[in-house]
Amino acid sequence: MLDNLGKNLGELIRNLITGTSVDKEAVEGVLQDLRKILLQSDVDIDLIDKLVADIRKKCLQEKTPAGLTLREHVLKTIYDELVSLLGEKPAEGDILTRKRIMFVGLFGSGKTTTIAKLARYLKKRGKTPALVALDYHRPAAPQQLQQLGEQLGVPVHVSEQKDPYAAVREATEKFTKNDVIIFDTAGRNALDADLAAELKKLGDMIKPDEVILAIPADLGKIARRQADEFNKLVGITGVIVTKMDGTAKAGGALAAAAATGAKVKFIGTGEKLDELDQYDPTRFVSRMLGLGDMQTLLDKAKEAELRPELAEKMLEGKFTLDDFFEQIESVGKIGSLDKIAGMLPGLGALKLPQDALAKQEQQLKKYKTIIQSLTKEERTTPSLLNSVRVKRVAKGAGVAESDVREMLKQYEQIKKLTRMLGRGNKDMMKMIKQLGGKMPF
Ligand SMILES: Nc1nc2c(ncn2[C@@H]2O[C@H](COP(=O)(O)OP(=O)(O)OP(=O)(O)O)[C@@H](O)[C@H]2O)c(=O)[nH]1
Ligand SMILES: [Mg+2]
Repeated sequence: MLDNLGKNLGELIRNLITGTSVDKEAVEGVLQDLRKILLQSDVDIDLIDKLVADIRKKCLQEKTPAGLTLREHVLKTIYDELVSLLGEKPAEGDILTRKRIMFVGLFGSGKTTTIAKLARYLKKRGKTPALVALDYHRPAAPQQLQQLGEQLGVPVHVSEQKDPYAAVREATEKFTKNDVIIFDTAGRNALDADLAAELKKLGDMIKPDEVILAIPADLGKIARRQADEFNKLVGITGVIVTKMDGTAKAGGALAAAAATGAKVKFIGTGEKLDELDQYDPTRFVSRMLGLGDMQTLLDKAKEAELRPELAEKMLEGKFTLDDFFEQIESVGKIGSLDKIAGMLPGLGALKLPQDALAKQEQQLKKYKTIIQSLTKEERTTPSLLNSVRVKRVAKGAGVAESDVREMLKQYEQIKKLTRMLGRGNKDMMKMIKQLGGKMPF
């Protein structure tokens, strides 16, 4: 369902976990990618800009919370902000307390199907739902509802007068023993004056305690305007986003619905009657990111961090290439990147392009081979590595000279950064040491 979004975000997050360093530049890179990905899934640009600004502020301008590395903090912030972009989780079971539920929505948005799904859901929870056909514009509409009712063993009222207002009156008299009545209104191509008048009048008669707007996910960001319009007219209390299967715009539709302030209560994920899920943005984001569970992921990120002794060395500027080697090894310890990807539910199934993964891994392997090809002196005093020596090392390690230089550059960057931190002030150094040697990359 979320193939594109999930694949790209999953990749982004994986790079963040497995990247050799997370610094300001890396965070900016991630934000740019995130922006692109959300645009592709048709999330409104204003919402994206706000999200990116919020993440940037939290990750780069505010202090990283104690006990978290920048890497973990960035991961968690992205996750939290995405969850809030996609709205709140509705109160568990609130739909079970409703007595009159009215469905509204444009042509083919999935009203009738979703009503049947909801009736099934309610019935399974001990309710006695009844359905009322209010669409007498499309001749086949009442029959469709009737058939679904028969399939579920749920009573359906169809007015012989073929009049929606009569149907409301008749049904309220007929279904006094049913604890919930669901009304299936007519759709239109657009929310025109006719439909508006009809819905308004029906709303006044029904006095529903829940008005649900069915919105197809493939509307993407346009969902917002539609939700606003229906809301002004009949006062919607909830949204069900249908047809989440088979569109890359689901994220856009959910964000749009959330932005109107309307709660998404359920999502429709297929044509079958059991394909209705209670909406849970946390679960949605996990799936979207291809992350089974955030905690496991954070644990993994933690394991890849530095040991305290190493951190101390770095702070004192004694970080050698041997130490760098050790650091690379500790990243390797969390298993091959391939394996990590496979472990995360969803990610494995997303058929990630292997080249990005493999590239990361290869690079680290290369670094290790290069360091192993150095003499003992070179490892403790990397400044010895002039161009003649670089040539020799490259040959010995079977890599390009540029690889050797790149490794040295990475090493120098890390060393410089940590020295800067160390020099910064004593309190900061103490704080970092107290954090168990977890360095901010
Ligand atoms: N794939 C998929 N198809 C769905 C979903 N929900 C509804 N549909 C399909 O969308 C089409 C329209 O669904 P309806 O329930 O008839 O829509 P409606 O809003 O009642 O349509 P009108 O009464 O004509 O306005 C049908 O073919 C449904 O099977 C869903 O979650 N996933
Ligand atoms: Mg219908």
